[in-house]
Amino acid sequence: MPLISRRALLSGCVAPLLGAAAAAPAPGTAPRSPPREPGLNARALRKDLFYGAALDTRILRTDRTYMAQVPVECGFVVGEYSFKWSELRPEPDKYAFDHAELLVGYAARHGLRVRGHALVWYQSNPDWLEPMLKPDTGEKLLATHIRTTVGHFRKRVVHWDVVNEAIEPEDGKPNGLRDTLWLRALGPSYIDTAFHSCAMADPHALRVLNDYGMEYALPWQERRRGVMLDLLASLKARNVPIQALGLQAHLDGSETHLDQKLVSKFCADVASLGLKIVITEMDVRDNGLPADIAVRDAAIAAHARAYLDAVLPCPAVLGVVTWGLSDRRSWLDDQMPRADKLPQRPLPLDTEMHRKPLWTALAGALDLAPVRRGS
Ligand code: 9MR
Repeated sequence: MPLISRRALLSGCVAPLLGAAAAAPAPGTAPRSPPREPGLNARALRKDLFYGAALDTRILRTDRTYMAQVPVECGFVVGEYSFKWSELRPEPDKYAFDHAELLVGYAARHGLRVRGHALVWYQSNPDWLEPMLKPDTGEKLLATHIRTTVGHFRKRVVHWDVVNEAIEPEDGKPNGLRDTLWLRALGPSYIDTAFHSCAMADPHALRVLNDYGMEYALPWQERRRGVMLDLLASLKARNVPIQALGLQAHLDGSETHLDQKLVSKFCADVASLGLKIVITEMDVRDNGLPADIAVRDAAIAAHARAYLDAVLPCPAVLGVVTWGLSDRRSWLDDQMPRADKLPQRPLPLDTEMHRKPLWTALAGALDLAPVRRGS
């Protein structure tokens, strides 16, 4: 009989090692389904981390099979769309919280925590917003939106992506800030206003600055890392109440410039500013990988594992969120489709809601992550 490791015993994967005979029920007893391996959040919790996924309210309303798996795997949910201005603010003097409430209500019923995404972004804004953003009134409009929204969900939404995608060195603006409606109307202090307003409305919710394109050893990403570290340092120096950096981690399974040392150095640099890190929107696109599903899934899983193994040892990292739970729906099929039109496989569960090699990569990385309790 092969030796069975303590890890295999703890994770419930003994049956395959023992073979079919050992798994068969004793004569006269009812067959039992094999014990299911713990979900991703259960594994994350052992390390004082969390795992969660973004959800679209359409899924929440219509897809029972999908929703049945959410509490199995997740400890957090985030609205993929429901907290954006275009959803919350149909008119200047109106707040429409119904879609966001659906998500928050669902989370409360299932004991899940909620991340709010995002209080300030340059996309998904109502048409009326930009014309109303004047230097004299714009700041009040922004502060009121944040105080009202965060106040409404106080204690029920425990993380906020306060400002989303604030940098774009290619835009040529001072300090590498992105050229957005907010920057044009209010100047760089819109970031300060947003964080202060959020802290005032709910001092206990985690305040995050969220952005993409900081994972790879590519020149344009090197510039983004530099600009981001400078921005974080200047926010801290001005006592802006930012608490964490959100790394979106939209990964590319065919990208060959993943340098683990560089990734962990960047995390350490962020942590040295006294900030936490959340992996906020992870997925792995496969539009540069071959069509064969086994080949694709293996490459996606290996890529994710390499990234997570570089990130999770950093004590500042609080948890991992993927941008969806199942391949049934991903923004990538709309915005970055494969040339052969095959659906992408960027998320931990397949379209049948079965765990994929990417799930195993996440589980393995969480199992190996150091415990951070007390850090
Ligand atoms: O996945 C989201 C998609 O459903 C929305 O149509 C889109 C515009 O609101 O936003 C997508 O989510 C983005 C997130 O808010 C910010 N980072 C990039 C995400 C993918 O585009």
